[in-house]
Amino acid sequence: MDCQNCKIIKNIKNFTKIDYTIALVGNPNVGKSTLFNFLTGMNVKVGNWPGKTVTKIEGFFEFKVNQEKFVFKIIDLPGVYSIFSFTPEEEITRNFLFLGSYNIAIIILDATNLEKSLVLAFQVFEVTNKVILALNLVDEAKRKGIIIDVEKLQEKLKVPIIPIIAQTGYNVDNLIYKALSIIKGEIKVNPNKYTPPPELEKIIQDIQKEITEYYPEIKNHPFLRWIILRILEGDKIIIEMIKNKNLKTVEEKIKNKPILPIL
Ligand SMILES: Nc1nc2c(ncn2[C@@H]2O[C@H](COP(=O)(O)OP(=O)(O)O)[C@@H](O)[C@H]2O)c(=O)[nH]1
Ligand SMILES: [Mg+2]
Repeated sequence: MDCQNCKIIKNIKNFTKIDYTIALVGNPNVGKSTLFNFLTGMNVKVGNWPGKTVTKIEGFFEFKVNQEKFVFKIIDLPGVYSIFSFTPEEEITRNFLFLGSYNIAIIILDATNLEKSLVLAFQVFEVTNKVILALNLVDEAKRKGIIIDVEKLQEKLKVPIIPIIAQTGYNVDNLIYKALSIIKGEIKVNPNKYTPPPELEKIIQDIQKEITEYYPEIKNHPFLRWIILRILEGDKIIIEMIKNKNLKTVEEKIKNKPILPIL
């Protein structure tokens, strides 16, 4: 359903409170900064080379719907192909998604490179249910003759998908409208998760048993399963965190990361 009475107001100043926070996630070059600039009126550099955004950047906009208005903070996270912590970009993005404070993550998919986009999306689904998918570059896909069955993909992933053109702002109001419905709990999202083969499942269960015996406080952690998958991959930060029996070390690290706009 399209929003009849939605309006994005950029360049806002003198607001007294922030209602909701959006995190923008996606591969490099999928249009994250373009969408960020469209929404905020800021002019974060748009580049067509990877690693342009190496730190997280934040901005604000207002969203009016009927008589209501909401102030949104939006965070342009560094572009990544995965959220293991092998590169500084992956570390910033992963730590924010894992422990940062946000109401929804907009995962931007490149309609001309869907497979690569979905690899990342599935990883994000493991750490949070607070997600919506923005299918960007649909103009470019159309030019290339790429046809995507959005309805079918949406059904398979169990996450709403909104086609947009970040460059022109096409359908961005509907993206924010849908994101707001998810934030408010009017639409429930429960993404389809990765199901490991039985041999791997057995290993996961064994590790889970061992870890919860060593560090009982972690037993009810909402991302315990994700933590175990990262350990299996040899993720040094997560392993260290478990060894120290302390999630706080990672939280501190996030707090100390600078948030600087690259203008
Ligand atoms: N044709 C088209 N180009 C876009 C669209 N969104 C972004 N771009 C272009 O894609 C390139 C990468 O965009 P950018 O915002 O820097 O991507 P980021 O690395 O994800 O932040 C830039 O040249 C943009 O102008 C879109 O919807 N359509
Ligand atoms: Mg960027």
